[in-house]
Amino acid sequence: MTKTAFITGATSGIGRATAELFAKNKIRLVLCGRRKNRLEQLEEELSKITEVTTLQFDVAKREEVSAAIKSLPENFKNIDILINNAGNAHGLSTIQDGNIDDWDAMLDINVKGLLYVSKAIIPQMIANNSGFIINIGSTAGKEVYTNGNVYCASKFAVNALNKSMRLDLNEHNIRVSAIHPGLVETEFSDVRFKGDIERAKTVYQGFKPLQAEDIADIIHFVITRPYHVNIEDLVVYPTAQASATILNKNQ
Ligand code: NDP
Ligand code: 8X3
Repeated sequence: MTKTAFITGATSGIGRATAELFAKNKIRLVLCGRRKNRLEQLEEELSKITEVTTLQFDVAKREEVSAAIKSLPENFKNIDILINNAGNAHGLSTIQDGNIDDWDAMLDINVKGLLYVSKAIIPQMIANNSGFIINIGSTAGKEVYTNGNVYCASKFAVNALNKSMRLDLNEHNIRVSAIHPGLVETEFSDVRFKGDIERAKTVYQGFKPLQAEDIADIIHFVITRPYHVNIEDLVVYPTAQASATILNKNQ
């Protein structure tokens, strides 16, 4: 039977690569993001190979999230797979120099956004006594690094929520899983450095970083295990990276 996946942050990076791979595997798609032009372009491209609908909303805005999800066409309402992927780092500063707007953005988007979307979709999974939630955490949610403070805290929260969801949803037969990538070359650093593309590029120089497609491939592997198998927590680094702070840039 055709499955339906709901992907937040589908307009770029990991979310986009996941949408493309799911489309090739004939998974019906609900693609979300704030950038309308990108959503339209994705819908045009991917609807050639699978059924696609798009929702434009900001995950940090509670009313927008709920209105958008309620507006889904009938044939897309039954979500089998939720990929909680939307998120970013905003800034890279010590705690004493941190920008409070950046802190708000990271906590509102990475933590509260994930909660708002999950809250809107979980009831229908409970009613079906089935479903799969994949939370995209980060190695920053396993180990803090200098200047990472609030971004790390937001991803530690994702790690905690992932574990909590698995406990609370256990009796409803819902699979819950987190994937925690290390350095992946996407628009992530462009956003972290507020459009300073040159600075962003330096993050991925001198080694082979993970690509969005690598993470999409892992997500697809996780969701295609038999239903009794739940890969609950998966950490993935590029080979050159051994921890948050140990990176071999001389490969
Ligand atoms: P990108 O910047 O390429 O993609 C981020 C996506 O999130 C975009 O589609 C963006 O869409 C969406 N998004 C951001 N803010 C909001 C918002 N307020 N409301 C709705 N959508 C939003 O980065 P990645 O693909 O790398 O990031 C995806 C996830 O992976 C994030 O949770 C990130 O923390 C995590 N991650 C990334 C790593 C990396 O090194 N790149 C490593 C570990 C984890 P739009 O702007 O259109 O709204
Ligand atoms: C993104 C990876 O190391 O920039 O979550 O925090 S890192």
